[in-house]
Amino acid sequence: MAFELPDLPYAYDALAAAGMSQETLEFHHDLHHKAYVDNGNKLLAGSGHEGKSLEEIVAATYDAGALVQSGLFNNASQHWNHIQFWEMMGPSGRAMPTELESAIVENFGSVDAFKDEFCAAGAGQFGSGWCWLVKNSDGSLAVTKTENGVNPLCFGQTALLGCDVWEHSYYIDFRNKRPAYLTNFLDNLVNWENVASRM
Ligand code: MN3
Repeated sequence: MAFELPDLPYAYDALAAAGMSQETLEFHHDLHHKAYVDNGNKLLAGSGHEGKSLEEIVAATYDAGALVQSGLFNNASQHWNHIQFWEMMGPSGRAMPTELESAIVENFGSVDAFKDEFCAAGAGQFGSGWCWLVKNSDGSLAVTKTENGVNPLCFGQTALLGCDVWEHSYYIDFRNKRPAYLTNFLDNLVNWENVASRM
């Protein structure tokens, strides 16, 4: 089915106090995310994938052996990634639900140890990409990083939390300081109730 740009689940200025400005959200949602939708729709037409869901298109077009992914994969996966990213954030003040905290402590030793690993993955992703908290098929949690638009759907994992580390996500608010953007994302921007709902 054709890709559609969803509205943000909050006002453009809703995250400003938590460290993501209205200007960043206007550029990121209205220009970057929209471009993935528009370009994806051009590539979807005539591809043979028109009848599939977004998740099915991402999984069907990912090529594990390719050095460079197809344009349809890149745009479809980035469309999916950004839908999740908007939903995974919210105005500050949302505590981590107990069940999620317990699972993180069980898998990483402590919440701080998880945060350190997540930030290191995001800071260590060379070039554009994402860092993730994923749930594996055996139920274990892990931190991963992926390049460009590649996401946990490509590996049969459930994405619990993802952070966009493309420069367009942080350069207006944090300039070149990707580690500071990552720390602020975890401490002030994540909607932990949404993350827990993905368990
Ligand atoms: Mn982005």
